[in-house]
Amino acid sequence: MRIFRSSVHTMHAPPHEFYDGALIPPYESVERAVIIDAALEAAGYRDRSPIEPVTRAMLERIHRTDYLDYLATIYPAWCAAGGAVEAVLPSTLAVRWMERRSTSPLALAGYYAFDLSAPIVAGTWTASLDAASMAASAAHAARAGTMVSYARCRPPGHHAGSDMCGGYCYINNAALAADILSQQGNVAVLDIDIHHGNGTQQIFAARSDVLFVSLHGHPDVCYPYFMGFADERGSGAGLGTTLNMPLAFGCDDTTYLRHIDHALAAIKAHGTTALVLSAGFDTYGGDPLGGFALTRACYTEIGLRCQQLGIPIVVIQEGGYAIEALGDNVVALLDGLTGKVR
Ligand code: Q9C
Ligand code: ZN
Repeated sequence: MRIFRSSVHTMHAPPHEFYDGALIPPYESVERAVIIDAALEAAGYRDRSPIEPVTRAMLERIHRTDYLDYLATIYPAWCAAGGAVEAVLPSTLAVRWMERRSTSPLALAGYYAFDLSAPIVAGTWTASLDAASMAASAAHAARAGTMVSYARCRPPGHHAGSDMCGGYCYINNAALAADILSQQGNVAVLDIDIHHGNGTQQIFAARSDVLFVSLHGHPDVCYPYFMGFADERGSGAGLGTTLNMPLAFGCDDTTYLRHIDHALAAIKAHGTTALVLSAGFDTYGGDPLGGFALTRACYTEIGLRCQQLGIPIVVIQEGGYAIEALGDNVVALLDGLTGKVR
């Protein structure tokens, strides 16, 4: 197994996030990555594979060029225009019938965000590029025959769409990995974060070669609320290669694993040659941003069942905010994926 991680993520440490009307300390914190590294070390997962920088061409296959320019340049422009130095966080959002792209940096922030939970600070772009580089490197390792590659991405990515940030996400790491893998055959993204991977779904909606399958909290009650319904099945040539499984809060291991089996059957039927696992751990019982009741053993079981596909798997770190349990839950998943029994 190969592991991709670095400390560049520490450059992305916003002072706050906007949460249901309150400014609070960010749940998506530097400590998350630190605790994962400690658990990997304790479990004997010591690999630190070299990270190849992602190229602009790779990024432009999944994100709009104007959006990438925005991410790369907005922080100083925002400050120069009078925005708060704490973080880029818009107060005006361009929604539905508002389609003009203003030239003011204060307005651009509301054009390229779908919510207020993706604050941008001076180091956000550098950290996002580094996370994307981990995902790309993990995908390249899979193409070269590595059966399990884990990218310890921070910030996460599955809420980021072709031209929008939100939900702690800026560049869609899983979509990037899936796109790289798609150059050698059909691929699937299995998204097990409790929040629907709205960005990944949007990026691949019209593509028939990338199957997007997601298990998540029902949008009636769970963020991101406006996507993830079962009747969203893709568009155009991609009609039928989006599969959403919204689940009620309270979901336990048994119910969850039954849906995992359904997901894996769809993944097999797609003729999948490589799997990207968008691995969020906010399904864990007691997660402050969750609502499911999975146990640690469930992550090992998910891993074991994915491993039985017999194809290379790229694991992309997404959410997970029960900090004290996060590292051990990551290890539990990797144990299953590598067939290790503890
Ligand atoms: N009332 C990830 O897990 N705040 N993002 C939601 C709901 C944003 C989650 C507020 C949650 C983002 C990668
Ligand atoms: Zn999540």
